Amino acid sequence: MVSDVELNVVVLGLGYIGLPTAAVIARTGAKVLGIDVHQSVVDTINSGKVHIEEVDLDGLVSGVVARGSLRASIQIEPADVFVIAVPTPFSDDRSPNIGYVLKAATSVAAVLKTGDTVILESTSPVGTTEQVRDLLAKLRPDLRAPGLGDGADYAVAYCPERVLPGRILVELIDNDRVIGGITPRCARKALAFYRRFVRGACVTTNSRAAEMTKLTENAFRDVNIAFANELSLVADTMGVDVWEVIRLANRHPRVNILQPGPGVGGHCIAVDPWFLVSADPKNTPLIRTAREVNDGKTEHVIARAAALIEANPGVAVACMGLAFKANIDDFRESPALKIAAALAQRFGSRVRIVEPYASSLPEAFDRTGATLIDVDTAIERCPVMIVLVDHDIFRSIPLEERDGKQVLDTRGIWTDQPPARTPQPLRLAV
Ligand code: SAJ
Repeated sequence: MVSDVELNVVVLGLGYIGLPTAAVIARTGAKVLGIDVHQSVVDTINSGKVHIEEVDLDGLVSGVVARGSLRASIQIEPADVFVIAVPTPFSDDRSPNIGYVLKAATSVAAVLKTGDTVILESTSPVGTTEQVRDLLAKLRPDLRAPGLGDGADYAVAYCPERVLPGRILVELIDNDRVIGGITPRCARKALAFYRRFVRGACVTTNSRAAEMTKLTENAFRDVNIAFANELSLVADTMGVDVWEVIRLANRHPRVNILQPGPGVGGHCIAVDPWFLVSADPKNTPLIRTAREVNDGKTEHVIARAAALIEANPGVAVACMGLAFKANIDDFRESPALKIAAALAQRFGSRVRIVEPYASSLPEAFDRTGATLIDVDTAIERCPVMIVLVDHDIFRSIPLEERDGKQVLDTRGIWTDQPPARTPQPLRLAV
């Protein structure tokens, strides 16, 4: 990892990826300017604070801001390297929307100069980096764009982020990176940049292969989770414990089944596979079906939970967790939140939410009558418990504190739960 005080870097988009990336680059000694469209985000960062929760991010940001290596603005400035890390949501028809990427590229065009490197990190449909290059070429005809003729005055590359929320600062440095250049020369320029702060291997390719690699990684995980979710339904039908079956099957040297759950959440795995499906609907029945299986699991859990609540009239029900996965405060596209909100709509004030990572209930619970309670209150007052997130704090509740509860455990964290007494069945396998 090289340090160079001279390098000026602009990071566009200061979200879950952009801010940690900006802070890690700033730590190498580069001068980093983070750009965000929200003045409140800019003000928070300039005061040395963070607007998102991520392990160790607050200390890192306050340090690099205090040293003057990182500052934020809504206004772009010239730099040597531009990193675009803005969202790429999908539209209602599930086709990807690269509007934010093109907007960011438009602002880069205004300050672009000879020798600069423009890197796209946002998860993007195949061909987006070429579209960025085309846009820059159109807006800056005074500069030679890469891959469109002889020579080039600047470089354009794609390098997807691969970090796992909760481990972002570690994985930003340790994970291998795939760097796809518009031309091999572009890839080498981007490679020199990532070598400054990445300890993992940096592998170069072309931009289209790098774009498809990112989508492939998340689709792979989605398909594998769908397999586990489908198994959980079959096991339920068969009256078999799916967690035990998976544990046993995984003893085979070439079998490694993931964990079933209440569905797939977050802003990546539940979204990115659609980028492949919308690019080639005819050839993606498996990827599409996996998405449908995972979304269907959420509906299945809502139905099972509602049946359990109806079988226990009048009693308080604890929905354990709202986050899209364990030990984080991110509720985006969360199946847990969707399930808890659907139950709150239906069962009102009987529904209590336990979410140690929330200080108040999200909007979805407005006017439902549902309330936020802590773990101890749930154990004391809720005879029915629906486990939606495998937070460590839930996992650590010992059997004697759960004894006699009616439990629907969608995460398999309480597999030691004894069969409930009334009514039957007391513990559901899903
Ligand atoms: N999940 C299961 N069962 C499992 C594993 C996960 O139900 O066995 C669920 C989780 O509960 C969650 C969802 O899947 O709701 C997604 O969680 P995750 O931990 O699989 O992934 P993310 O969304 O936090 O991050 C993913 C990662 N991609 C891969 O592992 C291939 C990460 O490396 C990417 O950087 C990130 O997407 C991204 O930004 O694309």
